[in-house]
Amino acid sequence: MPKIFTANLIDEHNRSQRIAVEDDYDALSRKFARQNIDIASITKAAEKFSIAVPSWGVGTGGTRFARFPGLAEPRNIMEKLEDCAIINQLTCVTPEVSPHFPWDKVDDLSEVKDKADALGLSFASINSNTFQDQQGQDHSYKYGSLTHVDKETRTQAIAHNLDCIEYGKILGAKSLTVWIADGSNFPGQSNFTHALESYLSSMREIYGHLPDDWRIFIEHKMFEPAFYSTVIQDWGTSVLCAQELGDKAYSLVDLGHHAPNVNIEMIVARLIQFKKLAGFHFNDSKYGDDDLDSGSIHPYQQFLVFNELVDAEQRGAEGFDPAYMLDQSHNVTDPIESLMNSAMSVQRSYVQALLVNRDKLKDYQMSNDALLASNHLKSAFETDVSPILAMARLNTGGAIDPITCYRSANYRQNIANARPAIAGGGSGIV
Ligand code: RM4
Ligand code: MN
Ligand code: MN
Repeated sequence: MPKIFTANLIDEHNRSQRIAVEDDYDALSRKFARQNIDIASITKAAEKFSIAVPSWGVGTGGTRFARFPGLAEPRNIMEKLEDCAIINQLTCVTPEVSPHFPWDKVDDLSEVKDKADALGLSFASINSNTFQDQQGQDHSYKYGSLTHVDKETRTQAIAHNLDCIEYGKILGAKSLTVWIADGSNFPGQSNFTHALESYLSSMREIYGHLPDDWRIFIEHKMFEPAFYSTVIQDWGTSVLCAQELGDKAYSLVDLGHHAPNVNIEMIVARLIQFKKLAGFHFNDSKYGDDDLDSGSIHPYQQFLVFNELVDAEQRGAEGFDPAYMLDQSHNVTDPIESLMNSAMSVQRSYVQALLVNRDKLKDYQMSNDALLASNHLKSAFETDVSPILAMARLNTGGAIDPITCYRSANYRQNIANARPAIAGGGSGIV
């Protein structure tokens, strides 16, 4: 752990804010008491909440126009883990890191595992990358990977996914997330049916190598880098493939991968109902796969997604075990700050969704009271649960205000010499 984040620094920060937080928490607990809401159990649930950080998210992102490196960026997986540890230390909600291969490949992955252990981190889903060529690779992915018309290229892409499973075993992960960039830019360029058949046959082979206690997550995306069609374009194709593959295959929802204005919370409900929800890549967007910070554009949508998740959690929906991860690109902010802010934003949506009185909502629905049903959800969303989140962090050893605490430590400036600037940086663009 980088030394500047000593318990002392956090304690000192918390001492200066503690009284205000306790005051606000008491006021909120009195309000909740009037509404018969038990603030203690909600605080406990907030403490248990967790969301994985993507290893590539701690690097500065980029667009297809430019990439503007930040100060003291992590240069490799070891340094990325250090940044991830700070995020977790201050927010106490991100104990897991989701790695991306080959971006995070090193000769001896057991060193990565040891480093993570030492930092109190573990590994979430392994992400495979067959959307760009690596040096020395035999076959190019220019025209696709798992669905390429050429069998040898498909075989190479399958082999990479099998390698990812092996990497995951060393790291202690339990799932593989597959997103392919395969698709077409011109009508007629690709045969939709053949491409999906190839996909299924490639995925069957990967699926066959999954350890018994592993799951495979299928991530769909409507466009980009292919702009006319993608092979796994939407949740319909994703869930059909998951059903074809078997019980260990699930459909993953990246919030930015849908057509504008799609009702994502409804997709979530459907996937839960058919026991096929893998989990999420949280981010936010205005236009497409913008990869903006979670909750920065459509916080109500994020709340409505959690309204479905909490509903499923509370009714004990069968097979419900979603994996939460952030998947963002940070171009104008310090990635550590953005990831902390986003993790807390997602945690906030979860806590707000816990405030919904399910019986009351059901009564409104059964009596066709559209207005009060909507108002009930709105009032949960409009409740400022900041004191609960702050108290949860205080109780679990985090910082009351992670951003202020982080800024007070001058982390980047202090490590700038140890981390000289890197040129390019392949893992920036998500
Ligand atoms: C994609 C997708 C994947 C991520 C890559 C980097 O758009 O969201 O989840 O692995 O970007
Ligand atoms: Mn994603
Ligand atoms: Mn994406």
